[in-house]
Amino acid sequence: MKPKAYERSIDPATRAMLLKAEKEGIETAWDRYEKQLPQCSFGQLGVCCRNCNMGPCRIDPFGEGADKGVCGATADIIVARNLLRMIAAGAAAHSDHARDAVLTFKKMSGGEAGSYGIKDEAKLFSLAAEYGISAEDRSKEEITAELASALLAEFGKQEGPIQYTRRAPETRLRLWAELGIEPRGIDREIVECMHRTHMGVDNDATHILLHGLRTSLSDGWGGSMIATEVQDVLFGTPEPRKATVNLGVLSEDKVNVIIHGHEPILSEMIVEAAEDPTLLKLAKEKGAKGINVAGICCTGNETLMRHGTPIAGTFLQQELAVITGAVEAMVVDVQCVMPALGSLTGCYHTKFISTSPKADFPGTNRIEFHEEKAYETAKEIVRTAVENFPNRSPEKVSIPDEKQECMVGFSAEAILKALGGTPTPLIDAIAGGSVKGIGAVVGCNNVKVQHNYGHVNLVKELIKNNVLVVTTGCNAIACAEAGLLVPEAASMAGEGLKGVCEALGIPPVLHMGSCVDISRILVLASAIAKALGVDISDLPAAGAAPEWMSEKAVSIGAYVVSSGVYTVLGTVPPVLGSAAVADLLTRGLDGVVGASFAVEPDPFKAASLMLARIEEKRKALGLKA
Ligand code: BF8
Ligand code: SF4
Repeated sequence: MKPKAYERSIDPATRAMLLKAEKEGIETAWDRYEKQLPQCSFGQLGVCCRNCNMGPCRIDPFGEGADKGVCGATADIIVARNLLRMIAAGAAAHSDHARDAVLTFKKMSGGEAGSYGIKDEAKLFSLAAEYGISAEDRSKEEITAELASALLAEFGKQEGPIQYTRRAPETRLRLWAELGIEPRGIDREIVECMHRTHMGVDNDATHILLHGLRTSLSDGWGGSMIATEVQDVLFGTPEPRKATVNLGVLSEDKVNVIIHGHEPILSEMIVEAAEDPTLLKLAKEKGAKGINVAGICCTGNETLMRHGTPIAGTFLQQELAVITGAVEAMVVDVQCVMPALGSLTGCYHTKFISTSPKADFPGTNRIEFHEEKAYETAKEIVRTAVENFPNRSPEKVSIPDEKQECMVGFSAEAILKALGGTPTPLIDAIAGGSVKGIGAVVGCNNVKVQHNYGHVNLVKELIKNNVLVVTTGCNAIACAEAGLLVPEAASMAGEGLKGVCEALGIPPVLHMGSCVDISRILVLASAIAKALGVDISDLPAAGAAPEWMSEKAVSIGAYVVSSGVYTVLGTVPPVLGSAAVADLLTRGLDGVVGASFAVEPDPFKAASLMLARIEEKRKALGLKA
């Protein structure tokens, strides 16, 4: 019988560490998942409600028990309300991250965050121009301060529009306005979700879900887009560069510092502090050859995109990094950080350092991070890691060999630059049929499916069929681990795509960044649609989240579909308890926003669905099959 590790992941490094965990009696997310089985079917179907204290109520999916909650809420209402709360949480996570980025930007403009500066001046000016902020006869500081205030105002706006929604094609904007789903302020939409789902407020499933679309748009074209843009101004807009990925990036003889979470405000400083001469000297004194910073999840993607900092793994590899026994510090900020890391790090010498004023976990060394003394704090964190190096137990150390090269840094700007400054060559390739279309594949890992199986196979299938793939988040890391983010991966692509990649020297799968950077995909899609004079929903494009798990992914799915891109989900969302809601999401939305969801766990079938949609759109545009 094959060990469980083989069923759990397709990735050899992951398998090796799962075997080590088993040998050492260490529990991981996969073991905890097994202990949860069978999971609650009411929860899976989305039919339980705890929104007031007359409940919890649940609807019997087999029609034998209760068909309504105490207040009379039906399965349709309960499922829709629960989904809206998921969207609210996801939009809140992305947007609150954006708020912190803007607050740092504002503090920097007032001289209160001296560790930060402007790395992309051109972007500063172009963002300011979008807000009508004049650059004439004004200092960079004045422009920055005014732009920071304008961006901050997007959160508390009572009347829209959120400025960056104006980047969408005219027809899309008109559609959103007609449907009444144009987002107003970011916080306003999220608060309204909580209000509407309170007991006895919004009780019509379609009405509830339309607000879900509006809220998600305030994330994609609001919070997430603001996070991306401000981080580009502060830390630089990514450009193509080479890097390495997977657990093998951890070093036997250097101090290993993992940065995990989502906010580059902190991780940028850690990357810098790891090069500080005094800390490097200290590392030598402690017997280490240097300091090695490696990322996990999206904060890793942020520093990977801008500095080529290696990535140790995806969401489901966070525990495995610690299990290598070679991590001196696991430094976390917010989102996708498993609380299990507390007890796990206790089994090794690893220091678990939480930094965000918003997020603490059991078993952490808390070193709270504030922008005013960012670099000092980052140095303190790195010093803690360095001082922990002598505590490493060599007999517990086992770092997998797997380490894969990748080419990353494909911001929308970098893609346009690679194309020679305009989307025309890509449009020509699509029109001529050498590239069939664009597939946006994103999202998490989920213990319910074999780690990376959905990600890698779906993407391979798409490129084989001449679909250029753009990727972010954990999908990007999974693709990197599978060797899909190198120009040589063009050999796995169909003839047409292969030719285009070889001519441009790019991989067939383009890493566009972290999950907030899905906003880059929106910008790119919008640029292509505008160049063609069509709507985003007319493009031969499709999206997928093969292994999604997070509420952020629900918000992302909703804004991608609301923007006009058909999206295939690889894990089942908790909506099947309502035929009406499931039908609206998978069919009805097509007639509303010109795109819908599909659910397909098999990555090969998911690829077929995406390819069929791409063909359909090609045909409608009069392009050859
Ligand atoms: O924001 S893909 S597991 S890390 S939620 Fe989390 Fe999902 Fe990874 Fe990035 Ni996105
Ligand atoms: Fe039950 Fe209605 Fe209260 Fe929900 S809101 S817990 S369905 S009574």
